Amino acid sequence: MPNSSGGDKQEETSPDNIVKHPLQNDWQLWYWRKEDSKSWEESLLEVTTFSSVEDFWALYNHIELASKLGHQADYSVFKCGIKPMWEDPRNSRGGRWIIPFDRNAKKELDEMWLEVLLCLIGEAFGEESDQICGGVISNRRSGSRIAVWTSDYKDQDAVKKIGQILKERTNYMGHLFYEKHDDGGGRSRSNGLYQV
Ligand code: MGP
Repeated sequence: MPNSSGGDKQEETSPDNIVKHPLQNDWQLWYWRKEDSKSWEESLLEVTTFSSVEDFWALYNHIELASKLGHQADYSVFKCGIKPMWEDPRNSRGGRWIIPFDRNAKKELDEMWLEVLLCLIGEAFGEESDQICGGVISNRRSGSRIAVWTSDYKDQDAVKKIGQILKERTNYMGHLFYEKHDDGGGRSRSNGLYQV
């Protein structure tokens, strides 16, 4: 029905009338930055939730690129309801595939993080997508890394399938290593539980 301030056309093109394309899961963006006065957990902030393709792109285009986050900061994108920490029940028996980056590889880092995000929200891991918890990009002085967290490190077939898909989708040329969270959160990185 036309309204007095502009009629049908304005109503049809109003952003509220655009149909959004829902994602299979709702996702949360988290931000962590090292703060000496706070514990690791206190420094972890939940930023926002998104549940459609359009809202993902609005968010991605609004926030700083991962390579510009500074040396001691992370972005995490996890399924709603799963905190990006080892202690969460969906993570506590899980682990992570790790893609390491040289500290100067900023362009590659940003490109690969976007590809990993698209794999996550696009459910690119097929039948194994249920085991996906989320992804983390971490900037450190020694270099950056992208990690994909899964829920059950003992399910070797599923974990390896996820690793293979991740490797293919990111065109990563080296080996990827998977470590379980209770291996000390990263210190066994060069010698993971599985590799693809
Ligand atoms: P990190 O951020 O995973 O790796 O963990 P980083 O900074 O590359 O260091 P390294 O230890 O892998 O070489 C760094 C530290 O942050 C851990 O030792 C913990 O103290 C803390 N931390 C990181 N995560 C992901 C968690 C978590 O899930 N839970 C808790 N409680 N502390 C964590």
